[in-house]
Amino acid sequence: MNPDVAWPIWSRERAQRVESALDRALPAADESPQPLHAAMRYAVLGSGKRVRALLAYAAGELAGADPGVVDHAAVAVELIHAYSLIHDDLPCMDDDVLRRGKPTCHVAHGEAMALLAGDALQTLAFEVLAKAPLPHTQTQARAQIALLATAAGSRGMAGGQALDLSHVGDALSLSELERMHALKTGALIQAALRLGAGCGRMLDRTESDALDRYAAAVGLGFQVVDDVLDVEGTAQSLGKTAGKDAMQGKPTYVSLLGLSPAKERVAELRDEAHTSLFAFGARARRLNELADWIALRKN
Ligand code: GRG
Repeated sequence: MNPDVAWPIWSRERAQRVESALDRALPAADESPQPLHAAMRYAVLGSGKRVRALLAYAAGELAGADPGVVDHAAVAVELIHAYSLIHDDLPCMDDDVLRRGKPTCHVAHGEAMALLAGDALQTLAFEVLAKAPLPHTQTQARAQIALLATAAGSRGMAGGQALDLSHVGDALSLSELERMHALKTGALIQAALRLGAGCGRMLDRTESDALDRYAAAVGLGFQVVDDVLDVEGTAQSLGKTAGKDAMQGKPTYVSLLGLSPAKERVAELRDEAHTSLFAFGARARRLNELADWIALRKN
């Protein structure tokens, strides 16, 4: 966790909560096939900021949800996220050796096992969600599963990754860059918020639109900060290779806008996130804190 930004006790407690829930959801390392289960646990447990899980819990609070119910949503989004990081680091994609401060999954466990670990984490996410004791009808529970599937699939994260890979070396416009990140990073962040909120009372249309505006602002803000940190961070502070975007000729907010305007954009997006939640009052406290943290993070 970032020592430069005060991490609220609430976030610390929820990060520990999802860590335990992830531990319980994952097969034991000594369960056969051990090499696969060891690779899955290696990629998921012990590190990661758990931003998506925290967003799910915070959106759950907005809707008055029991954290015990939100656990399933938080686990499901973190499993999808961990799978995406394993696959993103593979030699056929970003070919990276460092993730979360340790060797990437394929470096530690071999390429074949890493590929399978990613596959199995993705399916485990849906198993967890399908078994969740949601406080609503079967139709609403199915909608939660469909929501995550769409966010992770070709119209969401995987589609964004495909666009990213196909644009290396290209000069993108700002709107093309934003579309790519809305899919690659934003779709899962939006899903985390919608799933968390969906564990509580049904939000009305105005409320769910406001939550989606918040999701768009923090999703984009998260990505712009990622681009800034790729320039300003170090492998030690980030726990992953720094300076990769420029090395690979990837279009980023920094390459398109410059460093200072990119930082100004982060501040604007943080304001947008706060404004979108204004009508919720104190119920949005945790979401507002997370928007601050996302804007100020250093890793
Ligand atoms: C392989 C289908 C597929 C998708 C990969 C998420 C993703 C798409 C790629 C990861 C590469 C990357 C740097 C994306 C931009 C922002 C991002 C998602 C960073 C990693 O998320 P953090 O910072 O990671 O929340 P931790 O380790 O803290 O969980």
